[in-house]
Amino acid sequence: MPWNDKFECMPVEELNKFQLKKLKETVAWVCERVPFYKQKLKKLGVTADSIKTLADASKLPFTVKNDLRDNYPFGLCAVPLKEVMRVHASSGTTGKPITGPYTIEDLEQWAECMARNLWSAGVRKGDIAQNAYGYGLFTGGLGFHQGANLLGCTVIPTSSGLTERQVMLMKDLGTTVLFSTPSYALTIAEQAEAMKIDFKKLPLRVGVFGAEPWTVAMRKEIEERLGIKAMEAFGLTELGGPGTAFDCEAQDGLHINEDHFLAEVVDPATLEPLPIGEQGELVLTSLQRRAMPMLRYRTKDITKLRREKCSCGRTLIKMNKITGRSDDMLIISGVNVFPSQIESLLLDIEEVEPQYMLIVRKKGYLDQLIVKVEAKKEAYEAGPQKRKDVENKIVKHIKSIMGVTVDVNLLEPKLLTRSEGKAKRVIDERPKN
Ligand code: DLL
Repeated sequence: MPWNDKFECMPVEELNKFQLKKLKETVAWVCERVPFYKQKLKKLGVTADSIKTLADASKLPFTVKNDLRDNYPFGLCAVPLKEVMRVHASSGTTGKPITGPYTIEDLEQWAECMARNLWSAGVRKGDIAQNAYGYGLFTGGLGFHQGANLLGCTVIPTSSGLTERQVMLMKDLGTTVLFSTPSYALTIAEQAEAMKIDFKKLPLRVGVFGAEPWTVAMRKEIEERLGIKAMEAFGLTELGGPGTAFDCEAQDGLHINEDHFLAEVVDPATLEPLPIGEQGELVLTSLQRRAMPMLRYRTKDITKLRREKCSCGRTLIKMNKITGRSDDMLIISGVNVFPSQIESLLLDIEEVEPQYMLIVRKKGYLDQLIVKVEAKKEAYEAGPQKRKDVENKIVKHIKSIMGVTVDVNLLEPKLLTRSEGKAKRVIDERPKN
């Protein structure tokens, strides 16, 4: 039984009716209160009344990250600041951060969405939840914290980092649930191995991971190394943080909290809406947020939607695991390459660790992709010939599946910097023009 079966298992027709009502309210709300949207809607000749069906959402303007930057800090805020109870922020690689303000109702809704996520992962009252997402402006820390509190868990707010202490606390306090990025979960696993602590003997049972792309192969690796069930959370600061979508016991796609978010997938080149089942860019409209509602926010995340009966009983639409962001996509000699594809192929190779880095360079006119990956200790210590063989095996495997030729550099174990939050997997050294 889900946390909120009324909304999580609502017949689709009823759910769509609810969404339509909330969509119209949101359009009216921003049209009245946010000059940015008022002007855009006026230009397009759209009002709340012109939204007659959910498909009419395609008449609404898109919102992109730069709109949030241009209106930094509170230009898109729909309520007076005295009604804003909290502000989170996310910094990009360049320029000003974007802000995420919340009213008290927004905070309550967020906790509800997170409670659904955690409940679905099997977290319950009485669990001891170690929260290794960063606390502070990042939405991961407090987002998970509030959701876990709503369920009645004991929360240990370790935040990210100080990995040795994480492992010690995990053991001493009897942590049963871990929240972190998937890459940090692996860092924790390695630390425990170094401290000769066997995870399988600890009460740790479940992890809820997200905030960065990770493959199914990586999920398996984490499940094996930590001896837990690895569940997922998806969300973004612009839409209020984690809690947008989550997976269920089927571990086959993420249910979107559709009473809070209207999801579309569009062709990233033409911006035309795509039919359900086709892969493209995820676009989200918030349906109940008050402080900073978003109309058709272009997430840049690549996925496809699936409306199907799920064994868990939820009727909420599913999205596939994110394969990457459209701005992460590398074009190597004309072939589109997502770092996640390389990750999953590397994890097919038994002699390597799930620790890698991709470097893109120009070699003359051609793009060169260098895959740096750590060897397992035994493979590395087996000598230069073995290392060469492993490198060749990886080159061949990637070539045969993806059709690209990469250069592989097998590294000594523990050479790459470990992630404490979102892992940085790609360094693009090509000149920017
Ligand atoms: O990462 C919110 C979050 C915190 C989600 C904790 C899950 C757990 P931002 O820092 O604004 O917010 O980054 C949002 O991260 O557009 C995706 O590209 C990526 N992302 C988030 N969750 C996943 C996931 C938080 N489960 C951006 N799989 C999003 C793949 C994810 N990518």
